[in-house]
Amino acid sequence: MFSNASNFVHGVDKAFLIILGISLFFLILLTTLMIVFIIKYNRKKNVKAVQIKDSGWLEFTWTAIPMLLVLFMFYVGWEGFLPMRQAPKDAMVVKAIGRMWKWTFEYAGNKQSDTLVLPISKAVKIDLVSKDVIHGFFVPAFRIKEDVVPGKNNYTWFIPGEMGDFDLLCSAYCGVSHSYMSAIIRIVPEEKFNKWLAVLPVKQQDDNNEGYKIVESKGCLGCHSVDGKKIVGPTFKGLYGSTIDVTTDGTSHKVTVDDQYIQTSIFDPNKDIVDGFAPGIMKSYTGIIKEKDIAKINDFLKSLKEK
Ligand code: HEC
Ligand SMILES: [Cu+2]
Repeated sequence: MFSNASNFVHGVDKAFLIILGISLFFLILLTTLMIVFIIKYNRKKNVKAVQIKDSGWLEFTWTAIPMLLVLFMFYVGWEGFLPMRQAPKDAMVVKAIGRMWKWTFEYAGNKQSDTLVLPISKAVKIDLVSKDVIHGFFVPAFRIKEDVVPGKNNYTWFIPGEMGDFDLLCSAYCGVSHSYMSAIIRIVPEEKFNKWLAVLPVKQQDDNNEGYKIVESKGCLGCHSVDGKKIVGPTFKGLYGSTIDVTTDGTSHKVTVDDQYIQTSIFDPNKDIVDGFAPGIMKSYTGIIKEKDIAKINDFLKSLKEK
């Protein structure tokens, strides 16, 4: 409670504690009253029922007090929320790109990192971009949770106030590997940050590669990784030119991945099923991917060959 991890911790924790306190107060009050009334107005003690007339002042009071209380709760929440939407103009800007199921951070000059490294005590504005579905930029320690919506330019901002590693999670269920969609936010002294940024390589993944653009925009990367990880389908890394075991019409045999095999895999994915994977998961892309684009995809896959 009330850590200094970000400038929003205080406002959010204050609203939380006040609402929790009010709720606890009423939980205890109402439970006690219920028990008292059960005993006091027990049928055995009050054999003959008494008619109670309505009471104007009582009704007014039990309307007015809760109304003032909820307005107060709204005010405290609003007070904590408003600064979250008022990013300072001079804040450093970093783009956070969410895609199934990975976060990538882009700094000025096209530099890219998988860890969000930031200097302490400096305001940072995070532009939130989604490449596919709705994700959620959720940093519990900073009390920040903001939707990352495709086609919408959302943002969040904060001033980190404590050195160390903090967890970034995805708070919107975004598919099979949603729970693996996490990253580290590392807060370091400013000199250390500047040194780190200076040697950070420029974007590794070539977005100008046409094949990459196609597999990304058609959603292939949701099931096929480019870094060797097995997700829903086999990884694309080192795939081209490798020899793999597949099952065709119930018989197991080996194939060497070439242009033809890739084309068949895209247009008729259930013909050759890669061992270790289930049929029917990948749908056919006939009509969605043009035949002339297959060559570009092949070029991209060739660039992922094991060196
Ligand atoms: C819903 C998940 C999913 C999507 C989306 C998907 N695939 Fe697949 N893909 C699979 C699975 C599972 C397999 C393995 C089973 C099989 O061979 O059909 C596979 C197999 C393949 C193979 C053969 C891989 C190997 O190791 O032999 C290629 C090539 C391929 N996919 C390319 C693509 C391309 C290109 C796209 C986008 C146009 C795509 N996939 C989209 C799930 C998917
Ligand atoms: Cu997500």
